[in-house]
Amino acid sequence: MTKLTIALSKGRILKDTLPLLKQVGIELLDDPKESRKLILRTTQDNISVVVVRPTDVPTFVQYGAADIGVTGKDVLMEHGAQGVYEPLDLGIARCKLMVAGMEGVDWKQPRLRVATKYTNLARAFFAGRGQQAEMIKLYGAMELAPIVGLADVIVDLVDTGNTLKANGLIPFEEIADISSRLVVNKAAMKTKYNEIQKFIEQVQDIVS
Ligand code: PRT
Ligand code: MG
Repeated sequence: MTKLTIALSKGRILKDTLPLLKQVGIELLDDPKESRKLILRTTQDNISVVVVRPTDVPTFVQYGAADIGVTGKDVLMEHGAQGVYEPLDLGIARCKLMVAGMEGVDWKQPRLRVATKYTNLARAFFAGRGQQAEMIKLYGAMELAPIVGLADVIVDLVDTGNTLKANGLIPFEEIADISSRLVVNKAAMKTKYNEIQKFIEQVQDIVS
């Protein structure tokens, strides 16, 4: 039987992905929170799951360490995602990638300091608008940067807007609509076509 490995994103995306997999008859036999195992078995003998950081999913799938992956569109856009197909929008973990900052700041000025973990995305966005943007790479607590004068604006994900509000920031402009996507290794799509195509169709049926 052809084996399939699926790379799932831990954290909030995992929470939304497990119910989808359950609906297509795939449940984890090992609890990703309890188990120290990194390769988890499922209710389908030929399918195993690895749970990794969202930002690592494109790498696993690109190199064929996993045949299939689930991660955020934000991660795929920032990473570049060469060598993978992106056949399905799962519609989960929805949010928006936005430019935000303190009220009164002119975010359209020609030179700008931008705090973000999405430096590739943000650089391309501002370059496309003819603005020269200096990237300040942060790995968390982006909202702090405008308050302490580290940056003029941030580029970050916004869902309810509560985090911005709690820090006295306002959204200026939407860069992209974000949701989680199914990605597939290009070589596996050929060598394991039947199994992967069946999986995609089953998932498509429940998300559409
Ligand atoms: O572990 P690692 O640091 O690599 O990843 P992580 O901590 O970013 O993982 P996790 O579990 O937070 O999942 C991140 C992924 O979930 C993102 O790549 C998106 O695809 C998706 N997602 C969806 C979100 C949000 N919604 C979201 N709201 N990721 C983060 N947020 C954060 C946002 O950065 C901000 O701090 O939530 C805050 C804003 O939320 P609101 O509701 O206050 O607006
Ligand atoms: Mg984190």
